[in-house]
This record gives sequence, structure tokens and C-alpha cells, in this order.
Amino acid sequence: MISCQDFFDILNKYDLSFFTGIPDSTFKEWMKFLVDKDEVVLKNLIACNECEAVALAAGYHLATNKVGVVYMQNSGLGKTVNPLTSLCDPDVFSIPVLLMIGWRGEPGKVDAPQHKKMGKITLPLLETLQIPYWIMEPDLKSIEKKTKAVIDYFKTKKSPYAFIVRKNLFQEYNLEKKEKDDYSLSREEAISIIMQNLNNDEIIVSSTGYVSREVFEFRNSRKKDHYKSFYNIGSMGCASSIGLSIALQKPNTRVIVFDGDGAAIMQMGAFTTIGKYSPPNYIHIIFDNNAHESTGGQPTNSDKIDFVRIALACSYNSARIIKNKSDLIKAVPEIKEQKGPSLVVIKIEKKTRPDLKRPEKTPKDLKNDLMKYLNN
Ligand SMILES: Cc1ncc(C[n+]2csc(CCOP(=O)(O)OP(=O)(O)O)c2C)c(N)n1
Repeated sequence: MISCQDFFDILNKYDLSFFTGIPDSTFKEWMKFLVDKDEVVLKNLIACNECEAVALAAGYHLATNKVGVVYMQNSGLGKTVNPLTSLCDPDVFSIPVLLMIGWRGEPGKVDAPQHKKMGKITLPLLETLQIPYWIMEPDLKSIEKKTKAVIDYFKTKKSPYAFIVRKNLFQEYNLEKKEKDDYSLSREEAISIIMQNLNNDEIIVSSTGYVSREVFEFRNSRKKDHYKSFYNIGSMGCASSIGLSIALQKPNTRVIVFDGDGAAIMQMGAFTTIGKYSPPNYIHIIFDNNAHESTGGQPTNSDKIDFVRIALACSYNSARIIKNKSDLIKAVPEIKEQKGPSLVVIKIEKKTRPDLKRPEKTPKDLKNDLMKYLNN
């Protein structure tokens, strides 16, 4: 293992002090360091998605002639294919970027099903993109040697290079900045309040990370009717669009999307499609903890935006914000009946049970059960 400070010292020595991206739990200690040291010794821009992060690094290069570092989980590599090939590629603008890619689903290691394919193709995909890479070794001398070589590569080739990061590369980092939580309702409690009060004929489409795991556990503890759920365990940001399309096809069924603030921001353009096609049977709930909690609690930009006004401006029928448990309990009967599309932002604290399990049914079985229900 290496210390975050030691790694940063090497990068900084070579003038690599601009960071942006979307977090990954593979390097959550490193993410803590970046958040802690932002505006102190480095710059860390919280991006909305990995595609944008590459563009931010490109702009940084244009303005400074320095190279930006873009961090991401390998699931986000797919989102970067376009700017890597059509913006940074040497056949186009030739813009150097250092990619730091967390390797989920590494062949031979146990991981969740949504990481399997990307884990297998991460290195071949980089090869196809003609982006050279190095699987980081937990050894500072090798890191320093490689970083120096990469800087030379950037100078001569002016094109992207990737560091591949395996789990447990970084030692634990203790945050110096104090974190404050303004809310006291947990996501699991909010999910339970809502689900207990539904008519039980609604379809719930839940987003990537802890939210789907919590819905799965809630259903497990009750009637186990997983067939009324779509657990969008991968494809971050897409739950709202999957739900939209189901709602449009099944106008007599209420569809409720359980989103995260990070996921909603990642694909915020979806708000415009939801507003345009306006299914009255569609409810969009965002559990807003101002964090990517599922990957370690790194901040999102939700504290600086107003989801309610965005939704209304995109032609949602209604939008509201709920900040505590008693207001949620009061609002649920109305929320579940009101004409959609409606947005409900529920402000929650960062808190997740440490023993939260992953769905034990396979994605295919879950999908087949839902489809049987929807198509009979
Ligand atoms: C394209 C993509 N980038 C990154 C990830 C890694 N990832 C999984 S869950 C998650 C955080 C989701 O944050 P949010 O939607 O706010 O929900 P929370 O975890 O706070 O419940 C991230 C970054 C991913 N799955 N896909």
C-alpha cells in the first residue's frame, strides 16, 4: 500500500495538481485526500459524469498547457470513449490527459455482476483506443519512474495515458476537514416509510448503489415481491429513463423512480425527456445526501442546485422538497396519488447499515420476473 500524500507528492513534482472525475470505491482513500486538499494544495473539480471530466481536463490543458488527471471507475470509461476519440485523440486535437481508472470486475476476482464485462474489457478497450496504460504497483519508486516516463510521453505524443488502480492500493486517509450533516432521515428509513405506504401495485425502478440494495432488503423482509422492481445496479443515472419508458408503455401502472442525487446529476438531461413526454403515472424521487455515498461519501454538487426548479422548468407537473421524517410521513399519501410527472427531493443524511447485502438473485432472473408481471 502507498500513502495518498506520497502519491500526491510524486504527481505534484511533475505539475499534476488538477483533478476531476467521478469517484470509485476502489480508491476511496485517495478520493478523501482529494476532497480534503482541494483548494489547499490542489484543485479537485467535482464533475457531473466522466465524459464531462475529460472535457474539463481538456479545457485545463488548453488554458494552462498543463495536464489534468481524470479519475473514474472503469464503468465510467465507456462514457469517456467519445471525448477520448474525438477530442483528445492525436488524430484530432491531441490533448494529453492522465486517466486514473479503478479496476472493478478484474478477471479472477469476485465482484458484482454489473462489473463483469467492463472488468474483462478494460485493458482491451484501452488498447482499442490506443491509450497506453500501466497497472499501478504499490511501490513509490516504480510510481515515480512511471510518472516521469508518462510526462515525457505527454510532451512528445500529446495524448492520454491511463493508470489502472486495483483495490487496496492506498492506505487509509483520515479527513482533516470536518463534515457536517444537516439532515437526520436516513435513505433506508425514507424508503421504508414510502414503501410501507404504497398500494403495492406500483413498479419501483431504483438507482445504482445502496438505494437498490436497500429496496431489495426491504422487499426481502416483506412479501419478497421483487417482480415489481427493476434494480438498476449498473448504468448509473439511467433509472429515471428506464422508469420513464415503462410509465409511457404502461399508463395504468404507477412507476416510481428511486434516484440518488449523484445519479440524477449524471444524466440530468433526462429531466427534459420526462417533462416532454409527461406521463401522469410517473413519480421521480431523489434521495439527496449531497454525496456519492455508495462509493465512499464524496460530495456531489447537489448543494448548489435546485432540483425542484429544474424539474418545473423541464415541465414536470409538480415538484417538492421534503426535509424530515414527519413531513415525509404526511406527504406520502398525496405523493402516491398525484398526477405526474412529479419530483420529490428528500433530503437525507449520509448513513448506511454496514451489513447491507447485495441482491442475491441474478439480474437476469430479476428482469425475467418483472417482465412476466408487466407483460401478462
Ligand atoms: C458511470 C459510472 N460512474 C461511476 C460509478 C460508480 N458509482 C456507483 S454508485 C455511485 C454513487 C451514486 O451516488 P448517488 O446517486 O448520489 O447515490 P448514493 O450512493 O449517495 O446513494 C458511483 C459514483 C458507476 N457505477 N457508473
